[in-house]
Amino acid sequence: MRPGPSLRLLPLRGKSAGEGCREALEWFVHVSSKESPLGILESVEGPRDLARLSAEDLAELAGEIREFLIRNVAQTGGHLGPNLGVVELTLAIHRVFDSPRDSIVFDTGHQSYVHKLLTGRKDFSSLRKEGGLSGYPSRAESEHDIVESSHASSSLSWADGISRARQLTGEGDRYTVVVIGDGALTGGMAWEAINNIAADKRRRVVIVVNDNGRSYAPTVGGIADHLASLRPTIDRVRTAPAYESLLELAKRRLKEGGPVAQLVYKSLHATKKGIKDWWAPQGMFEDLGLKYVGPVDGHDERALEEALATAKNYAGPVIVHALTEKGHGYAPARNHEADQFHAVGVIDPETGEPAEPGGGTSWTSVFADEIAAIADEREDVVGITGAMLIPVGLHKFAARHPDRVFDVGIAEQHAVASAAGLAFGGLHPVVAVYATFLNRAYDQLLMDVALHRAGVTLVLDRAGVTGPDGASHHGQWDMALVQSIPGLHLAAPRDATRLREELREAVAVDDAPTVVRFSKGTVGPETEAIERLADGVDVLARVGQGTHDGDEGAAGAAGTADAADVLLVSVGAMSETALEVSRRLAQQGISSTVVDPRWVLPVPHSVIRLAAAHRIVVCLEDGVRTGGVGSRIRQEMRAAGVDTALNEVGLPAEFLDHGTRGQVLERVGLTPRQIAHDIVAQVLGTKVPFARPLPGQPAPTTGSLPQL
Ligand SMILES: Cc1ncc(C[n+]2csc(CCOP(=O)(O)OP(=O)(O)O)c2C)c(N)n1
Repeated sequence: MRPGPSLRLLPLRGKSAGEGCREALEWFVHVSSKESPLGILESVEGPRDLARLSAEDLAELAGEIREFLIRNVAQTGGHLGPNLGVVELTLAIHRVFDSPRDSIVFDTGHQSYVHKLLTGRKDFSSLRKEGGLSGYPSRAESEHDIVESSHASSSLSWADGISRARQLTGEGDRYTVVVIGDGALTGGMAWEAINNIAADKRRRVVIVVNDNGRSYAPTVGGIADHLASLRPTIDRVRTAPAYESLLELAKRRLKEGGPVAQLVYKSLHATKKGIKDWWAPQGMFEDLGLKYVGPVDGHDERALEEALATAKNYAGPVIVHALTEKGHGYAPARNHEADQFHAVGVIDPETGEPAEPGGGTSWTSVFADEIAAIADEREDVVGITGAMLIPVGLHKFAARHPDRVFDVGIAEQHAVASAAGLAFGGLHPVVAVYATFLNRAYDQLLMDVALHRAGVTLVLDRAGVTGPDGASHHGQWDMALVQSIPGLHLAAPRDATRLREELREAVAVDDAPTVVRFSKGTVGPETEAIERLADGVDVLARVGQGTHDGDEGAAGAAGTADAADVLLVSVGAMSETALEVSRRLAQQGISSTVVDPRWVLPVPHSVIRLAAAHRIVVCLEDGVRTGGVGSRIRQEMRAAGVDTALNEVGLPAEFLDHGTRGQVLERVGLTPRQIAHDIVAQVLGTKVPFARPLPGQPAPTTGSLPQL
């Protein structure tokens, strides 16, 4: 095999910023001495192959893995920083435990690339692309993968369930190992699970806290402070197996002895905790009844193995506290202040700089500018983020008014309930989260905000089909989820101007929840309305009206200026598609009106009125059609006595695999071509729901479908 170039990674720990910069230039050193670009990694087909490796081999392998990750993720984008931080940790876990007999659960799962490599998945060329490896654990890919939900803080609940099941099915000797970050540990679910896990001392659950001090940005809050207080004391002696086994042996002897021995046992037990707390504070973990091992250097593979072996020998629930660095070994990541390359796009591996020119203006940046401007004008407006200040665009607001933006940790439920409290206190909270994470806070939105008529605004970024992060990250449920919340107002802006406008309208509502949702990525071109109706609905186009069938057309036939064949209701960023559909329909002699309701909840009256003046209504939405905007409009039409057929065009209630946004939309038929094709059939009466004739029009004749 031709010798391949490889990257030499320079040690970076404890370096100053200046030294770091120098190393950033130096780290990309080409060495052409290896037989294979993958070296030892090539010989690792599964976790068992790690057993035969020496300490030197393991160090070499760790370097190869980092090199592999940088090279590959630079080409595809992905969660580079978190994975560079767990190389030694993942190696140690796979050497000490026996996956898949023992279950390894990665919280969130964005840090599972090393695990993928060690379990036989080495083709990263199409990571996160259609047909390629998922960016998260995936049961379809490997029997070593278990949890693929990618929503943070659920791993410990899974471990609680798995370990309970193991006990009940007579397999209590199998371990469940959880890798959870200090960020995910700020989520309430994690503590609900610990409360349960700690109650049963026989459950073989090893909780590895991967403490790099960061979520995207530094983790904040009391738990983060507590972890920080444990950090300075690396106590190797205490994690040594001999120490623990000696204590266990003494404990057993005394426990099984007579009354005096038992008395001694009790006082020793108290002393042991006391001594340990003095040596290295255990704090709340031991107070919760969990064994605590650590802190251990998370880049010292041997020390990690020792700590994990200690935890394994204990054969009960244990916390192993590992200190790691996000982006370890890669200077561009370590030097990246904002998020240490938590997630990157395509980058130049040498410099870490984006390789692709940044497209146009993003939806997030439009929101970031506008909310900062609103905050300047209104002192009562406050911002809340769940550990994602920059990704959701609250950073400009925070920079200008640091005391009015709160990072509450990965705690969406808390964020929304806390917002109700802030509103009660006279403020107007703006909770900014990714649309997919609203799912976490449904009950709080319903009962804490809506029931109390609290003036709280939710801003949902990354709504609709998002693409490479796959099923867990499409923001496709939000609009259906909020349909049944009494009094809620829902806006879906179609472009930057409407986002600014609707955001301002949202924060003006002080007696009900308001939701503003928008897509991921670059905001499209501005689409000016040809008319704004009295209730705020924008008419974007009237196409082919008055030219229908070469005569007076549908408008004339219905005797009303509003009438046409098809009413296209375009929700949010679907406006470009809707306009293209209307052009295609016009080519087939079908007239249409395109409207953007702007506020889709409550359903504007003019949409119902227009529905009555058309032969069929088609609602286009980038969300699940089951219980979505279209189905809500249909119900409101029925309630108003309007019997026009309505076709809901949106996403199926399915989990959609990763791919580009365009590929996913194509897969589900959400393209102008497919939509127009179906509408033509409905107008011709060959596909349900059939378009009805307008009053004074003859019933449509069926015919063969034209080619579109
Ligand atoms: C419920 C939920 N909210 C937000 C996110 C977005 N998110 C993904 S990773 C991450 C930070 C995780 O930090 P940590 O658990 O410490 O892991 P690290 O990246 O530091 O390894 C966040 C906020 C998520 N996946 N799930």
